[in-house]
Amino acid sequence: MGYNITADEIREQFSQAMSAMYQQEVPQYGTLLELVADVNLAVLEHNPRLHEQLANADELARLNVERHGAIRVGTAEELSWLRRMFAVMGMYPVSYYDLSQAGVPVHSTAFRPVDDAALARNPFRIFTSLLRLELIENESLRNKAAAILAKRDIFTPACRQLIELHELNGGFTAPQADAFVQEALETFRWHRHATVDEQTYQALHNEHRLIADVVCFPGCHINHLTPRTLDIDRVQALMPKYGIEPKILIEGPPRRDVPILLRQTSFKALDEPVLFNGEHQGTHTARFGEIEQRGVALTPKGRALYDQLLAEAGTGKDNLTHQLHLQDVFKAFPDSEMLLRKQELAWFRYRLTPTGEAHRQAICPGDDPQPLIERGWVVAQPITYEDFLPVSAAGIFQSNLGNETQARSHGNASKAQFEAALGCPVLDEFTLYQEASERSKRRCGLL
Ligand code: OOG
Ligand code: NI
Repeated sequence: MGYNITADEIREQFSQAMSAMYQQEVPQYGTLLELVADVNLAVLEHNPRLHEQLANADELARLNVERHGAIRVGTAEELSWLRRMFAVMGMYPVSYYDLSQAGVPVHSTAFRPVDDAALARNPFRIFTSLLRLELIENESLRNKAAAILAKRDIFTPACRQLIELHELNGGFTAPQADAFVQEALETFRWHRHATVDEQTYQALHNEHRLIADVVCFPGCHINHLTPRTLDIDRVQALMPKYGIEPKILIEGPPRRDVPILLRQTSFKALDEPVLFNGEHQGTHTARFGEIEQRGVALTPKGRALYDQLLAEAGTGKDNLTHQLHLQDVFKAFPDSEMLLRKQELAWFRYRLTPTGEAHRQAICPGDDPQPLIERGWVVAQPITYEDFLPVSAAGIFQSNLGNETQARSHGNASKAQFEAALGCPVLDEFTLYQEASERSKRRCGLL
């Protein structure tokens, strides 16, 4: 049997199927995709240098594919099955995010590809949150939620069988891969029919809107998808013209010459009709669209500086003032590739130029790349940040939760508990970037 379909192919097929499904379910998301594609095209037309840089870094081909989606699950068992499902697509849990700090009763990871080739092919990732029932103070409500969750099965039987088959054989045939993508999609589909009566929905909703979203439906519906934009400020400004209401603030760092980490904004979640007991009409507000603009990944030192400046800047009431204020505070963050490298604030990937290749024998392990870059032997490309930012994620969550900010168990991070539910440790993002940088140095003979 030819188990010849790669994880990259399955992930690509899955992300395309998910995008098609979501555009059907949330038509405004299709409009957002058009807006982002228009803006990306205009940016490339006006900026031939950026166009060339992206082409050289193999970024053009993957520009218009979705970058991430997000889901929320209710139990450890659901989470560990998702880990197995995503492994089939070459997606592994990276980083632990504690959202309880921001008043959101979940903790999270992101399932994503980790090696260079897989990321270049299709970087699709899923931000996955696990509800923390233990943070519901009302005991009878907590028990009720647990009982409702215990009864549901968010996977089709065929989906479970295919996952087990893949684990057994280490691969899929083409028809198996097709079937798997169709079955996996069912887990993330929106269901208009709530699994509870309206009273239960309201009780859970009153505790926290997110709890109702996780507990009251038969699956873990995809709650947003996110394309990548080359100019987030422009898309944010144009959204109203396209009939889309953006959240107030763009999250993350300010606009810079060398973009760092991740900037994000979203449109407000829609009120969607739901049925309680198969007939009674209500609405549920959970699903939205988001855009992201990614920059270079930061070293632990760079990240510490980012966290410090972000805390110093605080939040604002309107985006324009906030962005100007952020730009002011972030003057303390060097804004050239050379300074970011010299001060070891960001990660870079090194490549030999043809001239460098010709002088390979003159390059020694441990050499400083900077003079070689100046001599034209080596080029350094920023390594794109592939992960998420907890403060930004909290901002995205909250803009869709009616901006409620009730703090819930400050600093109640429980990575160990999350990993126990997941069934394995999460990977460390800094180690992954460091390894990517070192691999590239080794290829150049610099290490
Ligand atoms: C996830 C919010 C976080 C991001 O891009 O930071 C997120 C959620 O609302 O479930 O997707
Ligand atoms: Ni997101």
